Amino acid sequence: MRVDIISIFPEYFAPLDVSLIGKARQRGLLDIRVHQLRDWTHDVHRKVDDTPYGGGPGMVMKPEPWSEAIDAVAGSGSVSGEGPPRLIVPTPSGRPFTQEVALEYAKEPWLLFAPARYEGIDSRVMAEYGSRLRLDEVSIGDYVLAGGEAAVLVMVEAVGRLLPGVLGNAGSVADDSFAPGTMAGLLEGPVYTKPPVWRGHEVPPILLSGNHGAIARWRRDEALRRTVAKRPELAARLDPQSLDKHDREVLDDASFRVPPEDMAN
Ligand code: JEK
Repeated sequence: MRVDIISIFPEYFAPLDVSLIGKARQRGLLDIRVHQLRDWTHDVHRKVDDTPYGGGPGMVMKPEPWSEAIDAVAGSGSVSGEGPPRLIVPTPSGRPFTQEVALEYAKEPWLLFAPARYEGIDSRVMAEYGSRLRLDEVSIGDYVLAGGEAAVLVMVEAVGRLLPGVLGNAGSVADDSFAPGTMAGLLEGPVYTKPPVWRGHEVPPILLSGNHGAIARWRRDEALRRTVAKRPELAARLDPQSLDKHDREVLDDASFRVPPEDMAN
């Protein structure tokens, strides 16, 4: 997969040189290219921002550097004759970035990220590229960042680990809490390694039993309990067809009830 990133802070993406993503790049599985937005300005000050029309606080990113940068990068030769990249613009008002979206992006041959700063990019850029490329405005969560760069790091890591050959253990992707599959919609249970007793805390004996059926059942019980305790809204969305008799007993024991309709709405 090819990934281009256009930003006024290329240094922000140094973490993509290390660990899982860094290794995937070294192995040629990921081709990440970071570009300085200011390279597409033409004034001595390399100005990328201006005051907002209509007034208000902060500054807005000018459309011209973005359009020149996106045109140059998106037109810089596709991946093995494929089409143009998918354009992804992080914004607090975007479509939620979820594991489903990560799986969708992982199928693309080419992604182009456009992380902004200040109060965001002049909206005419989105109007223009929304009709020229496949454009996604996405948010990584309901909190306010100072810019889109951290969101791009999050998305590249979430997408990168899904690419074929990037994770060592092929099973780990299918088991992800939010991924479609056997553990769909459940939080992960607790994990343990050696030593068997640490500061008086024991590893649950079932995990040392060698009884793989009983271990799988125990892990599912723990996942169900944890999901009810920490994320009841996820538990409420569990497919009833995916719950066996034992699951229902565990949920009942965790005193899980489907939340009532909110009459206030
Ligand atoms: C991209 C600039 C900073 C800060 C205006 C927005 C309601 C008005 C822009 N999940 C996420 N949170 N934040 C971002 C994100 C933030 C960004 C940019 C992404 C570019 N900023 C900024 C404030 C405002 N307020 C909240 C009141 C706009 C993001 C993602 N993805």
